[in-house]
Amino acid sequence: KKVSVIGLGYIGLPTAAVIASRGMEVVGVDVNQHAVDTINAGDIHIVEPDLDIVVRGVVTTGNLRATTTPEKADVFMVAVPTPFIHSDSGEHKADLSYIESAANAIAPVLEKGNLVILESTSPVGATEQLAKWLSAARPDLSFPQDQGDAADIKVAHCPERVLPGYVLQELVSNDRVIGGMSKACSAKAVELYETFVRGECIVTNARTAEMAKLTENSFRDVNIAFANELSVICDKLKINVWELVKLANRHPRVNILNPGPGVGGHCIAVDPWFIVDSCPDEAKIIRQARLTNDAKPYYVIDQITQAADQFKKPVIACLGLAFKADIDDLRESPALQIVQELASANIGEILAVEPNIHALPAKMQGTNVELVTLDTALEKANVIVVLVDHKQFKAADKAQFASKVVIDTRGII
Ligand code: SAJ
Repeated sequence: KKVSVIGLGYIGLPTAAVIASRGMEVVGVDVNQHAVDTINAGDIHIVEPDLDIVVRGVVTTGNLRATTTPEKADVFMVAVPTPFIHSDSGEHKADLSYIESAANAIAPVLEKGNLVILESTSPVGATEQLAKWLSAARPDLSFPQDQGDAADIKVAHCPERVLPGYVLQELVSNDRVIGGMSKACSAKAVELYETFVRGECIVTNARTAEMAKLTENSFRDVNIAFANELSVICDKLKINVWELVKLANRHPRVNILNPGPGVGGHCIAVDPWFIVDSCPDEAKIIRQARLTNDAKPYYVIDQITQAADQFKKPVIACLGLAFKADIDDLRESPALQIVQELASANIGEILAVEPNIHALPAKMQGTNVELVTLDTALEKANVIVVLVDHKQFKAADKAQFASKVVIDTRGII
């Protein structure tokens, strides 16, 4: 079997590498020439523990190669981004243009008997839309929306559910939801996933699979919003929210998540909007959770500003820039957002500590933010803000914080 993975990013590349490591022939397709060249040289262009070792191995054996032009295969797995577009009226619409481009790229090489899988997290109906784009480009082939089980091309949605930082383990161990556009589509997709997934492959239809993925991330967003709301309430009532959560979680049926400086990453802060966009009048809690979590960085900025006001020469140390602990990923990071806003507000000297990067992102160079070590930050700053619970910060001697004004958004002090 030959598998083609379209999109070699945070999901596509590990998926391609894992399938290739099972001995299958895998061709990865990406529009980014740099990514293609890097992979073909046995290297990786993204950060994920151990992924470099796996990719080097399968490129060396010839099981994985990358290209910018799609070629014939038995299975096509689409793992391209599905961001949202902000409309002027404040709505968030899913941007399916990457899926449309992928459909147009693979359509010319599709053959009877092929399976097309959409892995990208998508709003309900996107898989049907993908099949429509394919069908429009290839009127000579039949698709499940018209021919059901008898269709020439099988189409399914199998959303990825891996946690950044644990992708290689979770790709194999997580259960998979397999949503075929017909029973035959699901069966064919299960056959593929069973070659590399140790978890269970659970069959449903495409729409339910789409909604399942959005529901998982919305569940988490709503529960983090609950924790973030509690943290603001506790500040007002002069209660330590961390102690409160610990106590409440002693109840056998209560499990509150951790408050933080906001919700980052490319999934939890995005996917709930797809549900809101589909059902704006019904998705009330889901919308409010997004708004609550998006407001949290501004609350933290207010706290920092008030703390800085106590000093003639405020020196503010911000611990962490990544979107969560022990990764180097700064995309959609509330910590980064907070530091950027502080820089433009010009409220003092800002020291950023991020042990997982070597240089500040380009847009922060030339600002009043300086990247320093934890020791330098603790020595120089009068205000310390914990934005990420990196292991280096948790391990620090807490006595060093004693003489400072500390704003601890992660509860590690
Ligand atoms: N966060 C909190 N408090 C918590 C937990 C998380 O503030 O108690 C924050 C984190 O700091 C971070 C954000 O939420 O900024 C998201 O982090 P995360 O670790 O919860 O999730 P992601 O975005 O790294 O990955 C999620 C996962 N989804 C679920 O756990 C339901 C992952 O399994 C998905 O595959 C991934 O989204 C995705 O690709 O959709």
